Amino acid sequence: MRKLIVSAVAGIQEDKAISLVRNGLARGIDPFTLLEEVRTGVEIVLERYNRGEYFLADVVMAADIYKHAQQVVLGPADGTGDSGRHPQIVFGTVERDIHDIGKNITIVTMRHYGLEVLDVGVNVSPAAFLEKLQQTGAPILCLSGLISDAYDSMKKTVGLIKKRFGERRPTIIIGGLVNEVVCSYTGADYWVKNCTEGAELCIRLLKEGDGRCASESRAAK
Ligand code: B12
Repeated sequence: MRKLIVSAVAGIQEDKAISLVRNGLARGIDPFTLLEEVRTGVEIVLERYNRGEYFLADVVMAADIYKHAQQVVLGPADGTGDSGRHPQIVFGTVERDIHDIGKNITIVTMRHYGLEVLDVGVNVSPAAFLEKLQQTGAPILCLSGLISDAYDSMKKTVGLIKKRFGERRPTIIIGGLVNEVVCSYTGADYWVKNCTEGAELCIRLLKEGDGRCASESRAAK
């Protein structure tokens, strides 16, 4: 059943994938396990795109299948995620960048691990991130970015947060198309390679204290 979900998503067969997910739910398979199968399918689509076997439209369609499966498994999305509770994490894609497939997958993963995440969307300005952090008091800020322009936006956001919060600032984690060099350029605390690593890092930081850590840049591992 699970391999069937992966191959239906990899083959961009939305109806088949969704009906397999529904079937899995009816059989009592853990909802997150089903979503992870869909995610594996999305990753295969991305690999095929990178090898020139698929078009960009296929990647976008695979992401839609993930979104659809997410709705089937978790119920309708709660808009911005602003449920009035106190989020532990403020999460958005930085200014000038509209890529959100990875952000959305990571947020689903984090929520599965029990983390409270406020999704602030895409193309989010440094001032908007600051405002959300001031409103919520969240101890962790997660920034996603996939284009070169995003690195300057991340740097500006990190600079503003450091300036306004000083020593009591939230921990800043970046992800997307990033690496050690980008992390040190932006001044973020951590960079991660994937959603699971990101969720595990947040859990560790929150366990260690208030989510705040030393300000030097470093990879999660
Ligand atoms: C899909 C896609 C699009 C879609 C985006 C749809 C959407 N809703 O997101 C569309 C077609 C809209 C698009 C537009 C553009 N794109 Co585009 N796009 C891609 C593509 C093919 C896949 C990205 C993706 O979704 N990957 C799948 C997800 C699951 O992976 P991910 O984002 O890395 O996320 C994972 C982890 O990184 C992690 N994660 C992500 N963020 C974060 C953050 C934190 C804090 C944590 C913990 C974890 C985490 O979680 C995920 C799961 O593990 C990439 C190429 C590629 N092969 O990656 C190009 C790519 C990113 N795009 C690119 C470009 C240039 C553009 C455009 C500028 C094109 C244009 N000329 O218009 C525009 C950008 C517009 C803008 N202002 O943002 C370039 C960027 C190059 C660069 N260095 O600048 C790339 C690399 C393609 C290329 N090789 O040229 N794009």
